[in-house]
Amino acid sequence: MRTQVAIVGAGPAGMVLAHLLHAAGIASVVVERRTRDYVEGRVRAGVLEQGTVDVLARLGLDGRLRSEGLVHTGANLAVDGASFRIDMAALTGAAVTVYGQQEVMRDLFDAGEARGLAVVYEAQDLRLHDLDGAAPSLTYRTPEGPQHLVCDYVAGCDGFHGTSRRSIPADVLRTFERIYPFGWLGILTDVPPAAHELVYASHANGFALASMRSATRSRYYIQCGIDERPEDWPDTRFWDELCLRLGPGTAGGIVRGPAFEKSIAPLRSFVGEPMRWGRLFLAGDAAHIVPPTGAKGLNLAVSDVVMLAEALEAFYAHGTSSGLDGYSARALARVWKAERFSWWFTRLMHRFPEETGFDRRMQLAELAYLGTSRAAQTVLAENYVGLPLDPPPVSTSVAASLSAPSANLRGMCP
Ligand code: RFL
Ligand code: PHB
Repeated sequence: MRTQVAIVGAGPAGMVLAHLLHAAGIASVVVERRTRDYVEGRVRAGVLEQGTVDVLARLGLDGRLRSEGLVHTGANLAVDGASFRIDMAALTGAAVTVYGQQEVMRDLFDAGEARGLAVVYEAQDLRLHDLDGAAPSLTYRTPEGPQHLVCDYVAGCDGFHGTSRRSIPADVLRTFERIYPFGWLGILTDVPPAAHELVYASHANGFALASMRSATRSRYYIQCGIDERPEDWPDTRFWDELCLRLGPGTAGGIVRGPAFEKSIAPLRSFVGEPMRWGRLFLAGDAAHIVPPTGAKGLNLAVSDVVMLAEALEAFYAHGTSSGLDGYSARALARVWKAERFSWWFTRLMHRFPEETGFDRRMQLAELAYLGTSRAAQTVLAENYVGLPLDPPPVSTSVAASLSAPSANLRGMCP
């Protein structure tokens, strides 16, 4: 079998890329290890940046998103029980949309079937070949037998534990990593959310987050020990601790119900550089991981593949490879900013085992500053709603202001 772009992994990165390439008239085959039900069933992200919503709209995938997604113009921070609101829309002119990754995947798969996208499920023993040659290929096994797929380019969208990143030679790939000494215990429950908007809580006992999936489904998280297990947290213990950390204002709105999903996710920051080797291009979690505090993972996967699709389109339409050559640097520039934000927000909101009284005072002082400073809130808000794909360099405006000095500066000149 032959195609133009072989895509490894049918998560958000792989499926959005397949749709983008289809819209550009570029052929692709998506090769996924699991079944569609398994990929769609994974309970993960909940918050979409405006840019992600715009991409899904451009692809005609926003029907349910528009009717069922919850547009949030702000979010709340609670500090030892007392909360304040950050008005993202007033500060940035943008908002986020709460719409679960499970719904995004369902929309991507349904439209993929309707549009005839080629997706191979249950592909086992995937191997990548000749990535640094002119005709790379994939081999794998399906229930029908061994398969061989030859292509021009390979998009490695197979998540953190996938094969693609590991195919880059060790003397080429540089990795940067931070593992956090705690996890997030998350539950899903069919009760109305505690509040209209998300509440991120920093409490002496640890972090908590009140989120949601719909008007009747809530998603809650609490920081837990890295060695703890979901069984250590029967529902009553979880609800009591969640209410304590969120504080009386939010806890008053909590409706308790049975948790039908309860799992613990470790927290990690990770970047692999470069995101291209030969004819292999990494995108999404295959190249980088962020702790979920900033809600950036799925959004980064989408911005990566937008850049990759643009580069592939320029190559197939005009024969120019500068976009492909610049893909890694362009994507990493945005990735590192999201890494910084997610790391900063994680450090600010969680209790660390090794922290001192001084460290906690620093967190509380920064949170108090955030509660009262428009400048500090703007920094948080513009990162949370999503940075632009290619921000103009600040030096442009500095240079502009230097070449046209303000009245005050002119007045000071001799
Ligand atoms: P995925 O989703 O991991 O998909 C990779 C796919 O590749 C397949 N695969 C293979 N296929 C073939 N052959 C192989 N050898 C393969 N190896 C792997 C896998 O089966 C899988 O289907 O990566 P992708 O597409 O890059 O998407 C990344 C996002 O899923 C991830 O970043 C987000 O879920 C992270 N995340 C959040 N992101 C947000 O933007 N907003 C949020 O609010 C948010 N909350 C979260 C999160 C992640 C969480 N967990 C559990 C990690 C909350 C949590 C708790
Ligand atoms: C979620 O609803 O799953 C969610 C929301 C915000 C985050 C992380 C996860 O920062």
